Amino acid sequence: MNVGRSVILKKITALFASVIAIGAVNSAVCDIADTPLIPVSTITAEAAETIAAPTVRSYYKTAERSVTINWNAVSKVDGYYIYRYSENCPRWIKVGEAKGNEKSFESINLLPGLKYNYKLKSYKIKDGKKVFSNYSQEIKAATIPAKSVIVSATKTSSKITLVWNKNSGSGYELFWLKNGAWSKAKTVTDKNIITYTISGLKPNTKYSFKIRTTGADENGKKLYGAYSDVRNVTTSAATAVTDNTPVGQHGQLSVSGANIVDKNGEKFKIKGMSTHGIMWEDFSDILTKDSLKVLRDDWKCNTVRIAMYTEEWGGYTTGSSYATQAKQKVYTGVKNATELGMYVIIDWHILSDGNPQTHQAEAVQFFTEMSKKYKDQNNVIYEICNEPNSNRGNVTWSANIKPYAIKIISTIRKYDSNALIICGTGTWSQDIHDVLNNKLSDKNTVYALHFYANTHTDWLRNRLRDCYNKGLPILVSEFGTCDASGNGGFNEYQSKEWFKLLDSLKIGYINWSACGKNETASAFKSGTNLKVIKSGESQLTQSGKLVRSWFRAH
Ligand code: IDC
Repeated sequence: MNVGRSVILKKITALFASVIAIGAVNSAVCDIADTPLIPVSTITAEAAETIAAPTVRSYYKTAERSVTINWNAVSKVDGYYIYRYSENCPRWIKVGEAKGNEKSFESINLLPGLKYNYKLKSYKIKDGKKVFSNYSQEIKAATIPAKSVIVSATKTSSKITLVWNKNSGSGYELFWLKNGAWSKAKTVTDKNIITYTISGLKPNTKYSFKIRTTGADENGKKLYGAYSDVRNVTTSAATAVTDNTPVGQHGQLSVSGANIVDKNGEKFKIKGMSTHGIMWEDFSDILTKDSLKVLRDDWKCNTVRIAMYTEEWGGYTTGSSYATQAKQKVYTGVKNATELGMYVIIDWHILSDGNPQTHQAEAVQFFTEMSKKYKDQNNVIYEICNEPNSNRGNVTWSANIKPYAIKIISTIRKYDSNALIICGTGTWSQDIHDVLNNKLSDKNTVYALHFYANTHTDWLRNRLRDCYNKGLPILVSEFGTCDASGNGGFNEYQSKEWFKLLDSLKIGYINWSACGKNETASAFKSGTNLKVIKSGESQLTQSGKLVRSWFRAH
């Protein structure tokens, strides 16, 4: 008997040693056990069947660091041994005892958010020895997860990234205050994921968050840790996106006194290139985005003018298919210019028709469509009659041009209340002085003066200076560096005289023309692929070089 006992004791000691050894190796998980670690295998189950096993009740009480189990008492037993198997110490160990009349056991010193299973045996003392029942069934319990902590919150004007502490459990639930009530913003089902970014937020706005850890026992019963403290985060102020394009910087243009001004009321000088007639040859090709970008970035143009002839061959009024085609080209040009942040002039390019009233009905219909389409854009400018002239019968400001302008401007203003409008003047847009005492009432209309440097010299510059000084808002919506015919007589000196005067008055100017037609006014050498013009001078005529270099420098 004594011998036997000492053998058993030795066995127990050896087993203890191995348990302790395991505990040492695995101390992070198994050291937390409460009452002495008694390996289950050392407990004799002698005559187990003679004693009824207790029945564990499915209800258990749980807290962050304890689980209380309950059972139905077995009559006339002397006590119970309680065993535990846990997520972080995965083997059955005895964790406590209860007396025969007890029906519950509180397992303490647990860790939050872990699964703990229990079972127990009852025993009777017979002849000074404990005789055990079989094991009860298991109860699968879990502790409540720990309270969450929001560790950090970083923000931009539209996003907030939260980081929280990692807890034991099954995952996390993030809540935010929306319209005064807490609602779930995110369920995270992996306990290792401890960050979440909420995007699409408003700038400079306060948001409130709290988070809790979720847990579960092996039956899937959900447990929730305490909410973190509420974290308030205010998104950053909206960062202004810097739009360095001409339109981005200057916005809606308008007229102030004798000048065109930008959205800030600063005098604004329009600098641009005009297409040649868009219905001819490849002249509309310059309206590709690639080429307009070169005009914007390499030439420093802020504006492109789309010249749509009205009566010349293939012009807008010469057949409905021409009109349809011309409009398509206008749409493309406006779209590309808009995407590049450039101003764009839609030019009703009368010339041989002389009197703008000749095609007034078509003009009304055309500008109705254009102003309806572009009413919400701040970069579209309407030029309502390129060059009225008396080619085909006397045309005057008061009798013809002004009445036409009143009609067309009221047409545009039905839809577009503030677009800049350019109105041509008599004698191929030279007679701006006729307007002086007989202006249009529209406050955002400027008057066109056109010059061709080798034809129009001091006398027209003097007229311009005089009208400007009298407060007339003027735009040179077309000029050439040569003869008025467009061919011959390239004149750098007179061109520069004009440029200097216009720059001194902050009056804008637009060059005729961005094409490769074999004529002096053309900026590109014939044969140039207008769809993809190159930066630099290699493709330029003498006129193109002069205009580009002046635009770049002024
Ligand atoms: C010219 C073109 C030329 C074309 C002619 C007639 O350069 O190729 O054959 O028109 O359609 C203007 C007009 C403008 C003229 C230009 C040069 O607005 O259409 O273009 N010019 O003559 N006014 C003064 C000169």
